[in-house]
Amino acid sequence: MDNLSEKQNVFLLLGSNLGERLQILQSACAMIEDRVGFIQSASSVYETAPWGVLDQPVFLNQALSVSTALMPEEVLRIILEIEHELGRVRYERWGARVIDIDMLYYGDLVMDSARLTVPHPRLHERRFVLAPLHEIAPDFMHPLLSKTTKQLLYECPDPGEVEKIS
Ligand code: A4P
Ligand code: MG
Repeated sequence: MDNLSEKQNVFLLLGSNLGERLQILQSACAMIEDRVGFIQSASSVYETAPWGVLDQPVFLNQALSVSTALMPEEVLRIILEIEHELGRVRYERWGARVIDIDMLYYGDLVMDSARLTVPHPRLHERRFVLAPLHEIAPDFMHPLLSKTTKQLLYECPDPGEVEKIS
């Protein structure tokens, strides 16, 4: 396993719109803390209108800031593994899922490989990402767009409803 001597801050977004959504988010958090690193902050859970494929159940979303000694590819491998263990089946792109874990940022890293793109290429277009992220990292600067979460949220045209539930 690749380990960095210095820890990096990775921001993750959890999403679920099938099954026992809250319980699934809690299980994902426990597995992330166990395998990726210490969860420094977790946003509230938000209920959010579906984005992309509109005809599907509402989502729960939550943003996490995790301190990790792992390389980005390793974090990706583990989040895919956790999705798999929690019973994620891919039906369609942007469609309903038991659990989805996206890597929003890995520190200030900018990378675009066949398997991994960070920052997540669509994060700034999505209120369901920006609202929870704003709660834990309002001043974090997007390394490509050079805007804070606060600015991105303010400028985001996405009309999707988001409601804090816990
Ligand atoms: N991948 C590349 N970069 C990343 C990254 N930064 N984080 C690759 C995570 N994965 C990354 O992802 C496909 C592949 O992308 C992964 O295997 C990985 O190698 P996926 O999660 O299987 O595909 P997907 O989720 O169906 O498509 P996509 O485009 O990733 O969708 P999103 O962006 O995950 O959106 N509406 C609400 N309200 N809330 C939601 O959470 N989620 C989605 C899914 C749609 N609508 C939603 C929500
Ligand atoms: Mg995804």
